[in-house]
Amino acid sequence: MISSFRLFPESASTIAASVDQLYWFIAAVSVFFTVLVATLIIVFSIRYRRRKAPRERPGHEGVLGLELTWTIIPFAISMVMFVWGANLFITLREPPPDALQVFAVGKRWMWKVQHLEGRREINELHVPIGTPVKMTLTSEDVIHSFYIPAFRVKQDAVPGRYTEFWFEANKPGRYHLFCSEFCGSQHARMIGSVVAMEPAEYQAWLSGTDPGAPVQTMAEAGEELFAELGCASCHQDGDSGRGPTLVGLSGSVVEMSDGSRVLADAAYLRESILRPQARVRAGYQGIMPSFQGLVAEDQVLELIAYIESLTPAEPDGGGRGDPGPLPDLVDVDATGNESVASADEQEGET
Ligand code: HEC
Ligand SMILES: [Cu+2]
Repeated sequence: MISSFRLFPESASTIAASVDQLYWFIAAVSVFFTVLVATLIIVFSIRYRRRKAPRERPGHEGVLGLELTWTIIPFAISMVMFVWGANLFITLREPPPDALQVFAVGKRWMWKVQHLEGRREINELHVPIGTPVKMTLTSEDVIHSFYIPAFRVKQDAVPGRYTEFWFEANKPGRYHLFCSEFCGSQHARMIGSVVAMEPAEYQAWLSGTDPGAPVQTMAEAGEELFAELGCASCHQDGDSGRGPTLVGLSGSVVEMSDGSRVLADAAYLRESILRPQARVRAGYQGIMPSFQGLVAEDQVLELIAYIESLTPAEPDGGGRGDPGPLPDLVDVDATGNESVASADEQEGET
């Protein structure tokens, strides 16, 4: 199917039909007005051409009804495009919460893909059909762009940052994967394929027994790195170490030494590992060394997967608690600043 020429890419995701409908609507409107204007140019240039003895025509001030019509109708049409497009854009921006997570790192000139269960692949992406898949992207060098025409999705991979997009494949098959951001001399070779599989097949592929089969999940690989890199010497269970406990950190709201509050998402965890001084936890010294240059982007993703897997055993255990500190902080907010400080001192000391 890939070798045969086609004007339009195949449609293999739930969003593809809506993207195409909007595309055809805009194309139809454009064609209609192009033809209308071109026809009028020709008709008018014949009808109102200069004649031998031109008769002076009385000028007129304009026709209000006509002017209103050609203002309101195009306005309405462009608003339809806007609202329709914005809706679709928002849908494309917001991954469903239960989406399967997959990670991809762009590097001149390849895509390195990691699945949470540990499977890694290069220039290939295996996904189940009928399941929303959320991709987290980053780059090791320059800006790349992850483009799957058959799914009608495209997202830049930016060095130093995580970007996200999602899709839900609905037709098994093998589809093109492109880098669609010019990234250097071999850019055109930065291609691969996406394999959409039945969920059962995907499960079998994930835990395959072939030589490439994973020995560790991403979180397990991250745990090993955590020990190797000496993170554990400062970050122990409970707040006994020199650094804060990382249990329950992911998804919680933490306070910085400058008083600001930050949601501990993947981007924050990445920054904490590579540029720990950028934002220092309130109640701690900025003694954590930077791991910039010591860990590759895919290893950072593994460390994050490990940190995300650290959820408190019992709700009132040693950790910073379940992902419910936000109401706490809001509560504290209402009672004034002092209690914010004391709440955090407690966190730092216990
Ligand atoms: C020398 C001790 C030390 C080592 C080694 C260390 N850290 Fe830290 N880490 C800290 C301290 C202290 C803080 C709190 C101050 C700050 O935010 O920089 C911290 C903060 C963090 C945070 C943010 C925590 C929060 O609650 O906001 C993360 C995530 C983190 N470290 C991960 C790691 C990882 C992963 C490693 C290993 C690659 C590591 N650390 C190695 C001392 C250390
Ligand atoms: Cu590229």
